[in-house]
Amino acid sequence: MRTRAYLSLGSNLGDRAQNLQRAVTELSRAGSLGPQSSLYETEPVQVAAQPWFLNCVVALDTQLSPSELLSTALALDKDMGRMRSQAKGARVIDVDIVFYGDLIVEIPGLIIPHPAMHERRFVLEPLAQIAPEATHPLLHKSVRQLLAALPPGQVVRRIADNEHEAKTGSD
Ligand code: PH2
Ligand code: MG
Repeated sequence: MRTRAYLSLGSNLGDRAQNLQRAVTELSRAGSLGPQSSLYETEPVQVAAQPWFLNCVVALDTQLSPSELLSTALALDKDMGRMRSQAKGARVIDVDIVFYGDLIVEIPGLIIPHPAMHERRFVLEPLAQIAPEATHPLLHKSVRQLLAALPPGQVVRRIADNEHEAKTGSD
């Protein structure tokens, strides 16, 4: 049985766009990719003294269980060399499971829906771009509603889909 999961990806070290792209490519081996959001330049939250992130959200239709999917995400983080161990700090890549179908999971090391997703503009804006009607199985609100309810703050800027290519293309 395939389940649609939504994954939040973030990078704030090195070539951020390339890191996100590589992570998406690796994730495609764990199922079949669905829609992918644009990239968003985002202000760091929680640990403010670190570089700005690029974030995106991608849908993955997968036969992996939630804990297998978590293992895949952690292996990817490790392979791509998460350099610093500061919690919530700078990293080459971070992959979080936002939703796994409408399943509610609470096991050691893994909580789904991601417990902070509804407070994070860097998750909700890209998610609303590709799945505005996806419903939070505990809060019973759509992503669109969660985004509308978010207090102002947390700068998030959508990067036009051709902006990155335009920049790197001109060398
Ligand atoms: N990830 C965090 C903490 N803070 N801020 C932004 N803007 N983007 C992130 O991906 C992010 C963060 C912990 O994983
Ligand atoms: Mg994270």
